[in-house]
Amino acid sequence: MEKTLSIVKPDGVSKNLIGEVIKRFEQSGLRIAALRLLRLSRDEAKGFYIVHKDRPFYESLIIFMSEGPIVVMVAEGNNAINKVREIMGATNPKDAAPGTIRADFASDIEHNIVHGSDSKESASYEIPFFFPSIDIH
Ligand code: FUP
Repeated sequence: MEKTLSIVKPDGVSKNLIGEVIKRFEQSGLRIAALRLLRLSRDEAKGFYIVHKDRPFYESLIIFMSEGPIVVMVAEGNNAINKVREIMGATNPKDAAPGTIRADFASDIEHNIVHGSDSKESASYEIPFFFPSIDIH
């Protein structure tokens, strides 16, 4: 069983899409193994997105990700990392396949509703960032 870290971002929470995101994950056969609602500090957002620290959008992304509450969760199942990425759609909603979360709800490349780990390596950084192992069932 593979695990992946997903986030309903501040725009997803403010648009009342927490349930919609979780519903799509559950209907695909994934199981929610851990779940929290929290607000990132600016420093926590910087730490989470440290891989993007040299990208031109980093500062704007940090402001956005710390502007309101988010829901962080661990989704578990066969091929969970790729499955969540398929359900989310491409980073830019203009390129996202019809029926994906980002095609249906995202307003632009930054405000794109949802995050999902992009590899086993990123999942192994992102899951313990929010969940010490004792919180995962
Ligand atoms: P994704 O894995 O689809 O979330 O996309 P990335 O890891 O490439 O980017 C992480 C986040 O940075 C995106 F969700 C939104 C933001 N971003 C921008 O704001 N502008 C860009 O050009 C690329 C990414």
